[in-house]
Amino acid sequence: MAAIEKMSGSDWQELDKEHHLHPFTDHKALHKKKSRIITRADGVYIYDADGNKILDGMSGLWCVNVGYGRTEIIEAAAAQMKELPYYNNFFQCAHPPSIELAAMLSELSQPQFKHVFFTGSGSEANDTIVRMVRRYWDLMGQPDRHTIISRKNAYHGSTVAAASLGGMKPMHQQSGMPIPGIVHVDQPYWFGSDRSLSPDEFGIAAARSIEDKIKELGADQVAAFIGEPIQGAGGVIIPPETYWPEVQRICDEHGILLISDEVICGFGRLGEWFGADFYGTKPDFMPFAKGVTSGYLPLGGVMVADRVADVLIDKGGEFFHGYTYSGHPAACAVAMANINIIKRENLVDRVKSDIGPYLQQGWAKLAEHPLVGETRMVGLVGAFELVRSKETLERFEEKQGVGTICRDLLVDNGLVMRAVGDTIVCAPPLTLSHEEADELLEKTWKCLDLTQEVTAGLQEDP
Ligand code: PXG
Repeated sequence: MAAIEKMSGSDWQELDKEHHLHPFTDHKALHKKKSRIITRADGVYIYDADGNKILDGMSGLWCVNVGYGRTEIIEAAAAQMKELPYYNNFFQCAHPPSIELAAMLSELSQPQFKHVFFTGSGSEANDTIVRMVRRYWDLMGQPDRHTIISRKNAYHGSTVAAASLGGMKPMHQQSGMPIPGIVHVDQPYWFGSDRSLSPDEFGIAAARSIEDKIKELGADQVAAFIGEPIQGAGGVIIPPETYWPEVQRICDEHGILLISDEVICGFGRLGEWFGADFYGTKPDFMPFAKGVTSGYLPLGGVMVADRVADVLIDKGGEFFHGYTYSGHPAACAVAMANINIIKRENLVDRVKSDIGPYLQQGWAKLAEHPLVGETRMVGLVGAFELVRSKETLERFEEKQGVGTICRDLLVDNGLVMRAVGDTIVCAPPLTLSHEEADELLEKTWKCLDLTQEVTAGLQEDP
């Protein structure tokens, strides 16, 4: 191995290939192409080992809400590490950063949320919820209420319980999931439906599939419903406006706990502090991660509503659950510095009334491109659908991998976005300037043209 400071991009690629198993990766395919080595970042840009400057249209992995290179966050981590780099919150202990952050999060969220349980990630947050929900119903004297309803194509994490909550078929097929007591109903994906209903009718119908499932199982068996306000990893599925009010009605009517998974939508992404605020729901749990620290250190957690917290506290005794890094002091200090930036720079309002509408307007114009069947964006999270025919909205064949072709062209032209099948998704940092938004849109249009050239070739040569 060369000395670290002398390592070239290809040296890193070789070492990576030798030793590193990546998340969600086909390693044989990766080794043919080699990995892209990212060495530094600043603002909304990342830089690779070959010196390429790339606009990060994905905020890392939907998390770097305040952008890269924030000295204030880095200094907060260093100061906390000097003072108290680690201590736990078990055994009747706590420390100022975990307490202060819990109080801060309670103030930012809806009034029913006075308590926070910290975790290291969004997956751990959702595992925690599975256990808390079931514990709650046990304590309420309804131990049969253990089934959690989720949605197909949802993403709630990669640990066994979180992946079971998720509705990703390929994940379930690999490891004997879902675990018992988790069922899935249809997602509110209007573009992916046969489009025989109007979006509003479709939103109601998708919500009613939850009610149908409750009736099928019996409400006395159903503990909770979990959903991302907007499904992120599933392809930025923005539900019709009718969907969430109807879901709330259904949960209320059947006494079912509502879990709003805020791991992507939280911390300003939709132009409100939380997705539940945007859609007007009143959840009982909010798992969060990602944007709480803008990814500078790992941290997740669960906001727990009084309805549940009061029962756990008053009747529950010890809850046998917790992680070594629940409320890690440096991660909590980073979260507070991050939240202070979001507040001071009015980033939530900026997404609502400045950069959000600005990018949305330009994004909507992408619909004029011959390859684009639909565009959608709320706050700073959006998607467009690649189609073979604009008239019939017919899609390409899956094996043609047109989404991946487009994604690769985007990256080669200096813009990271993600492909979910033939849906291209985008979630840039909330600090994106108007000029950077213009760059994002120009590069996207250019790469749509390039993708069209490639797909024309594909069609000639079946
Ligand atoms: N809930 C939601 C809504 C998420 O998006 C998690 C939970 C799990 O969080 P952790 O911190 O355990 O990863 C997520 C994570 C992708 C992608 O490809 C998305 C996520 C993670 C990895 C990849 O879009 N979201």
